[in-house]
Amino acid sequence: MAEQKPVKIMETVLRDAHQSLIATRMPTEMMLPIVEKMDKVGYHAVECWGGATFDASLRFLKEDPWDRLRKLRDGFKNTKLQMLFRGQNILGYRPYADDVVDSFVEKSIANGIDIIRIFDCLNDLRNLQAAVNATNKIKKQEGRGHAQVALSYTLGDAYTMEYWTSMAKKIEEMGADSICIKDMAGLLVPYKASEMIAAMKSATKLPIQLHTHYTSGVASMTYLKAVEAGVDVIDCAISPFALGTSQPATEVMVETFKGTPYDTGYDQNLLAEIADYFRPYRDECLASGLLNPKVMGVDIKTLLYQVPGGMLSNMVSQLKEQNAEDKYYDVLREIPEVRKDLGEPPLVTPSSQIVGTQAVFNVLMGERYKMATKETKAVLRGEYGQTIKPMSQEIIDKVIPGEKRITCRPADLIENEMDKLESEMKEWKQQDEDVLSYALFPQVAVDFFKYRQAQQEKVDMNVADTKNGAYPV
Ligand SMILES: [Mn+2]
Repeated sequence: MAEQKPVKIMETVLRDAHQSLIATRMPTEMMLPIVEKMDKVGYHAVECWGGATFDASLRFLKEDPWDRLRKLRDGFKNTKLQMLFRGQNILGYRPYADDVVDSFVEKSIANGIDIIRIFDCLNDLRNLQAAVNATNKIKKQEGRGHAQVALSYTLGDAYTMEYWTSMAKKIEEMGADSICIKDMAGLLVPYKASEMIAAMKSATKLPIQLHTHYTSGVASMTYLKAVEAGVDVIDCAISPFALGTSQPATEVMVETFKGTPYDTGYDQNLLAEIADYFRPYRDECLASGLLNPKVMGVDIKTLLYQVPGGMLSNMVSQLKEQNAEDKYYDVLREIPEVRKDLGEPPLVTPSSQIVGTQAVFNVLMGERYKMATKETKAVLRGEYGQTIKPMSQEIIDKVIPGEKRITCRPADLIENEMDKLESEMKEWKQQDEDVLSYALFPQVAVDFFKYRQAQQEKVDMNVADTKNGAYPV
């Protein structure tokens, strides 16, 4: 009999699936009733937290993301909880000092996270070391915490198989517990996945997890080939929130491997009950327009232009605002050019926004880099880290003439900032975690703190109403 090697699944419905399909708008109250069932499946982990879930909780749902995490932790007694972490940018859009990274890792684990998936938008491993070290430190102290380093998958001359395997070795050396190949745009095609997983498996002993999106239509085939090549974990979403710009469906992958050495052993009846729970919510999202049927199809442009779906929709809305929707294809052609100028980085938050916005500027201004964004300048100065290829000297000379560029790890130049952040937001602080919410999204967090205070004061004045859950706003 063939050796049994059950593939493991990370369920994404509480993070990436709703981020990709409904702009991260699933509220905590939608999640909690199904947690008990999800906890019985035996998932490798449930992904439930990240930059967008944190931001959308505060900004749109008026929820404390820390509170959501604690509630999920209470419910998931047996299942590991996973989060996505943007390296030195934490869950935000700029590099932070190491003391903020340390504190965020510590509080994430203390409030319930088990596995931290850490990535950098330039794949500059120096930007991941502080978060890996912080996780390992807590693991030593508390016996909980797992540092997974994610490589942002992208295409380009520089991204050879030697590049990926040498990165895998370096990740092992830096003390990570596992590796993820993070394919945010669905660019990894099935036979390439075979080749890549086999190569990485021979380069490292660390477990390898594969993350992709269904956008280009190949994702479940990619998983099939990756599993045959030895990948340890695949990221899937329960069917009502699968496919399109989200992940392959959990039940489909479970069925695919049934009776093979890769059999997950998960109970399809239990998965069906979980799907039944989410299906009416999906219908509701379709009816309200929150879920646009457009994102459910196959978008082959993704493969042609190698642009993640989220980036395309941002670009469309930027062009609409400027009444310049006719420039869509000009901007699409400009994106790879800007990417080249900036050293051919992967396109993932925040590099995707930086490249996309600069491409829109370049086209609308009628002259390339006539105007450069603050972020483009920062990338050119080296403030986000090192890119795999050199940046264009011509563009450097045009955009930041005579300015000093840095080559060290960017955070080495950022002084500790926790004390300063805390003093800025002192009047709102009700828990230590509030300082971190403020650090990441200063304006949005303060708006939320004001809302929270108003709620608390009014609720106090109307104690009777709380019985019916009628909180006046
Ligand atoms: Mn993703």
